Amino acid sequence: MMYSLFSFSALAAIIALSSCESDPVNQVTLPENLQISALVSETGLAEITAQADLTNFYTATVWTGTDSIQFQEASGNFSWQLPAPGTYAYRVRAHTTATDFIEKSDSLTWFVDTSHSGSFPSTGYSTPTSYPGYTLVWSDEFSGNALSADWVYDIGTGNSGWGNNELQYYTDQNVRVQQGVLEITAKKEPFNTSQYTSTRIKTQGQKSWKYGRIDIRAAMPQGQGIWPALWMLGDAFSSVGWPHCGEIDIMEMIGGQGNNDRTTHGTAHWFNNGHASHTGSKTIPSGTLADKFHVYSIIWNAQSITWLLDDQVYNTLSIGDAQFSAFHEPFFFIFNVAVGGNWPGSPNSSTSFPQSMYVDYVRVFQ
Ligand SMILES: [Ca+2]
Repeated sequence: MMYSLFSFSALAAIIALSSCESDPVNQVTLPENLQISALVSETGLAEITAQADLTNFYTATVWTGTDSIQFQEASGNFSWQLPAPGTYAYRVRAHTTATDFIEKSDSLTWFVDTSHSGSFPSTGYSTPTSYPGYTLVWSDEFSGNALSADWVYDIGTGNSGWGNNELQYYTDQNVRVQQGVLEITAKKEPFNTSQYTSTRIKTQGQKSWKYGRIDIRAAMPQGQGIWPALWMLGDAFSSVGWPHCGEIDIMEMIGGQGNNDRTTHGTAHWFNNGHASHTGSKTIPSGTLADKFHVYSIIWNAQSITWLLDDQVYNTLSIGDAQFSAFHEPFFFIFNVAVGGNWPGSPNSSTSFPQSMYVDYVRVFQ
């Protein structure tokens, strides 16, 4: 809306005129030239800026559905943490007095990126939801906004850093499910006696499988001392312990420069008069395993375990011999991002935090 703007002389004339009236006329001087703008950060902090001439103070109103919240500031700068992503109508008034103002309205939007082009890769290899001769018996596509009841947590520092002198404290906080992916984030932050936090989830006691094709589409974190893993332990872990229970590491990466950030390791551990293991590794030609999604797979049957990266076989272990009895029992999943430990060594000044592993899906076909 527009108000007449009085020049000084016109105003003086009116004042002079009004002085002749018997009823005093309140002369209103209104602000001029109101400009408003708004910015919303990725985290939903809204900052509204208003500027006008001849203004004593500003008020702003932001509508949240049928409710609204009001602010008053002398400066014309308002900030407010939005309660949720979405578009909000707002109005700013520039005042000379509480009842004398000009106003403008607009809307602001807290935009959540759903294009997979934000903090995790938008591209990469993918695999089908069916294979000839197989049935999809279980999957987690991470399409909701929380972990399903199929997953439970390992919390704390474990025994001797989960047997590897790992440095992180596992919490149930360094994990989220959004935009179709599971995200596990290693952070550099003191917690109890640890200098790092992360999350380790598992299907132990919830879901386990014997044999099958398993596909896990994931994008890795990177850097010295970062140790993401997508792996399995035999259900017998709780009764016979490790390595008697058997372990199948579908993907492990020991982060760091050179080939480390672009190499996946596929390993089996078992008991054969002590700890026995077999590892194969695959290095992509360039870049890192953080640049794109890749699909880390095993094909596991009564005869063998075969490891694949993006459908390319790079490792096979025959498991027909009696020493491999553990691999003919059900296994559960463990997904985690460790920090430090015997294999990768500690992070150093080249390691940036936080570091996240993203899992788009895990599928079990039998
Ligand atoms: Ca997904």
